[in-house]
Amino acid sequence: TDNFQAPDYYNIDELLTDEHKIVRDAAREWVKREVSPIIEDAAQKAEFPKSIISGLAEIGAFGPYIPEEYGGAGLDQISYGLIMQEIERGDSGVRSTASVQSSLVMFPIYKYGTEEQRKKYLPKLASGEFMGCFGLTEPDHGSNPSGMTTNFKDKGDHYLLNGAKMWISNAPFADVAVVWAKDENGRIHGLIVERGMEGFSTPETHNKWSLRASATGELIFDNVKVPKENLMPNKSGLGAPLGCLDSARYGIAWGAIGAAMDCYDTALRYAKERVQFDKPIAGTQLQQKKLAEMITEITKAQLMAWRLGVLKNEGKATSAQISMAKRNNVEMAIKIAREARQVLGGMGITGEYSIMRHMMNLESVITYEGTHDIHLLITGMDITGIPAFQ
Ligand code: TGC
Ligand code: FAD
Repeated sequence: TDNFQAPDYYNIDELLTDEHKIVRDAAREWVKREVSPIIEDAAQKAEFPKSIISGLAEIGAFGPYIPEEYGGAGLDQISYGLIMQEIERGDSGVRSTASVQSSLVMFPIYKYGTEEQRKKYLPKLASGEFMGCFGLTEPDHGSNPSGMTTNFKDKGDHYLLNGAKMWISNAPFADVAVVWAKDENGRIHGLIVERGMEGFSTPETHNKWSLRASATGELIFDNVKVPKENLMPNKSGLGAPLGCLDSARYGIAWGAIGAAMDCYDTALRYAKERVQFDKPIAGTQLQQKKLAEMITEITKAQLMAWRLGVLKNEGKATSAQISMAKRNNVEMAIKIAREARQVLGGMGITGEYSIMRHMMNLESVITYEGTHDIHLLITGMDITGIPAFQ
């Protein structure tokens, strides 16, 4: 059974509205009921549990902040963050699916797409009838997507798309792919590619030790004819995909707190029950140091995410502020997972507890959506005015 108790050391609940708490609690209950009982098995089998798609839609995880007229939940940014926190408390791979669907597929269609594209895709993505993926990364261009080589040519009544994307979450089962590719002038645009288009395939990436309950794959475009109406016309250039990443990275800053909370709660509970040398290990200074530092770091991360959410609601959060929170909170979570695993001793390496799964998942989270290093360089550029990427 899932007895998770969310830590709230600084009464952060007092900063939340009733709506935030209702949305958060509904997501929390759903994770306990629908995700916790099946997720370990899914991760062990390396299968994305498709049975949870309709539940994700019901808790508002697909397009939390997309307006209701397009099927979204019409919530604010803090509710969005809280939903991500609760889902990642269950598993980072499940949160990945929600992040991609909401911020990397629905967000660009809503922001950069035509009214026809919004009406055609958003309601079905919100309900989970359509699943989406986002293709930016390529085999030779990960941290530096501006070097991408995937390209399309204007053939009069359609575009001809060629190239390949790698490491794409949800790719193996996605119905639609938001794909970033260069036109004949080298300008980046977003295209909506649909499963079934001739020359489009999505081979699955196997043997991952991380995000095993999330399906990852490639997107291969071999002379794919893309109808002209599938180009999203309202923004081009690298800023278009990076704008989507801002929204997803913000969600991850909250999501990582969920994974950390679960590790802390599990370690605290275990330490109070586990007796060695005739007393609970929670009564030893070494284990208290671990647990006390965990709750301190979680509390700092919660405050950072909450403040960022307020700024985001006001339309004032900068990309660099989002980078700082993504970087800090994911590192916080991965460090807590590693410490919490030790608190459990040998039991910590088993699937009886969620910690090792979180720890392995977070190895992807610290790398995707901009690596730990890239986010540091974004902060460095922001405070000095000098880019140090090259
Ligand atoms: P740079 O010259 O700095 O910028 C190019 C244009 O973009 C604008 N811009 C942004 N716009 C919106 N949001 C942001 N965060 C932005 N950052 C930059 C910028 O103003 C400029 O606009 P304009 O109008 O002047 O052209 O670009 P650069 O080539 O030097 O790159 C900068 C860098 C390294 C920060 C960027 O390339 C980067 O962030 N790299 C990391 C790549 C990355 O995060 N990939 C993630 C792939 S998706 C993914 O991982 C999904 S995992 C999903 C899951 O399962 O949850
Ligand atoms: P590289 O860019 O080759 O980096 C390798 C190392 O070099 C890193 O440590 C990096 O920090 C460092 N490095 C790079 N540049 C510099 C520099 N200038 N200075 C110092 N150090 C540097 N992408 C998508 O488009 N869509 C998805 O849905 C998606 N899902 C993913 C799911 C998983 C499970 C994973 C693992 C990745 C996913 N990605 C996705 C790709 C992810 O965004 C990239 O892996 C990430 O951006 C890093 O690119 P890379 O792996 O090519 O590493």
